[in-house]
Amino acid sequence: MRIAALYDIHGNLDALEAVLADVEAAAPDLILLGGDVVLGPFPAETLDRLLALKRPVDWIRGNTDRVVVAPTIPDDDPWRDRIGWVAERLTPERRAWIAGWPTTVTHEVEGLGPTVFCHGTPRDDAEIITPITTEERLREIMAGVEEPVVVGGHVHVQYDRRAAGKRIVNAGSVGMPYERERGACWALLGPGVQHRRTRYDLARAADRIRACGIPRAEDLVTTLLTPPTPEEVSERFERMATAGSRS
Ligand SMILES: [Mn+2]
Repeated sequence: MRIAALYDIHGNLDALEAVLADVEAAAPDLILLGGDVVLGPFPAETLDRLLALKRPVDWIRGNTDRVVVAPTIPDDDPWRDRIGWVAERLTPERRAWIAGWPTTVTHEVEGLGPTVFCHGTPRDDAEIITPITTEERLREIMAGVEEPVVVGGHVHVQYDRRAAGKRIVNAGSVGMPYERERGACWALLGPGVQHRRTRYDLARAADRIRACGIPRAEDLVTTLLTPPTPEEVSERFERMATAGSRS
């Protein structure tokens, strides 16, 4: 089958709407939502839009989806105010549903073969793989993974690596990419790996984020309009990962 992989939407409804138009043109067999769907400016509206999709959809739970629906928010979470704001916008039914999303799914992808989809890594939704993760660390992460192809997100940087005996693909982020070129990033899988970037009206998206009420909206807008480079992010994430933290 051919799969459109949409990761890290982060409640950015304008980005999602634009991507879904491109996805429809690509006519995949399945839309795979790779986690970190709701933590952002339009959580309820994002779910409404995704639940209205006519194509088959798979949902994977990301680390921030998990945190938003957890019974309590850790005091030291730097996103505590935003997590609480998002949680208030989800019904109890939706919170229970999100809590039950799987952390991995496997599909046979045309031209790629058995492909496991995860958020961070197959064993941990917050574990980090970047374009510069070492072969040694990748071998440990991939030990026990049977599928030859691994697709993830979480770091908001698109890449397509061959390492540790695997093809390791990051779909990038729909809602908050850390890339040089602006747009909404996703991936079309089958027969190969196509990284895609969909243009949309960022100024309009920024205005709507400022008006939606999410705490510290201006910080989000700044990151959306002037993101760090993929190199900066990769180096920062690798320092965190090798220091023992997986978030
Ligand atoms: Mn994440």
